[in-house]
Amino acid sequence: MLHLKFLTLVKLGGSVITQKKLSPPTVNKMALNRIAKELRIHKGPLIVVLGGGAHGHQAAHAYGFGDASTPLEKLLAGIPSIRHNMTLLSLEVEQILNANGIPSVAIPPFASVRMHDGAISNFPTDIIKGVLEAHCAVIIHGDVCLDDVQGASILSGDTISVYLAKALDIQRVFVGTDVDGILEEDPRINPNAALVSVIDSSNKDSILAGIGASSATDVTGGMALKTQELLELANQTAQVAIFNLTVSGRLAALLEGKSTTCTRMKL
Ligand code: IP8
Repeated sequence: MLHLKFLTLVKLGGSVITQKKLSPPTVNKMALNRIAKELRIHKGPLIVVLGGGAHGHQAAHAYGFGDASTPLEKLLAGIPSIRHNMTLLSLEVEQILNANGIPSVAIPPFASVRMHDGAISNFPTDIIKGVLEAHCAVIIHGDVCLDDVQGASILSGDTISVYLAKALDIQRVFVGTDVDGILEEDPRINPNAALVSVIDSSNKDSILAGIGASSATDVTGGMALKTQELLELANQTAQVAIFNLTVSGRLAALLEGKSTTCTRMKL
């Protein structure tokens, strides 16, 4: 039987695990090897969710995902290259985790998730539970999925994280990005913007208003949407933290239950 109490989900931001500006997409193996060593600290069941990074966002952008005026045929034409790139990314991560002593299996959302107008309409989780029960970590990733309204739509890693956290009642959700957490202002406008260490009901609205949309090639809505989705989780029992995955030791500290620089969400 799976002991859900110890189930932990870690999202690996695409800008950390891929070279977001390089084309063709390239995995950041150095970062991934270091992250794998930090993940090894966690001894219980583990779900690792990959963001799209260069592998997902370049192709999704090229085929007009995220732009409501893109014709259905163009979206459909993008399916093979997004799928192919995300599969390459997930296999490289799978190889690195296994090589670092974390038995892991990559599961592609495309094969089982259905979307309805950009939202999940069906996401079976039996296979995920089964893999965890087989004592393997699950690697799952942002993906393109079939959509009965739009033909195809992008399922982001953050949406997957929130969905699985609710469906599997996951108690610890740690979201790794390339910034220290949620900042009071857009850091591209104010490089000295202060870190918000806790978001709760008293500052939630003003924080959300201060977060600008991501300027990078990101078809899934940038930081504001990601934060909003994660806040939905925080009024359940889950521990939710957004942290800087580019700084070594912070993931390890969160996994060990130690304090570290990050934004925690408590509603
Ligand atoms: O980077 C996006 O996932 P995210 C996945 O978590 C694709 O938003 C395929 C662009």
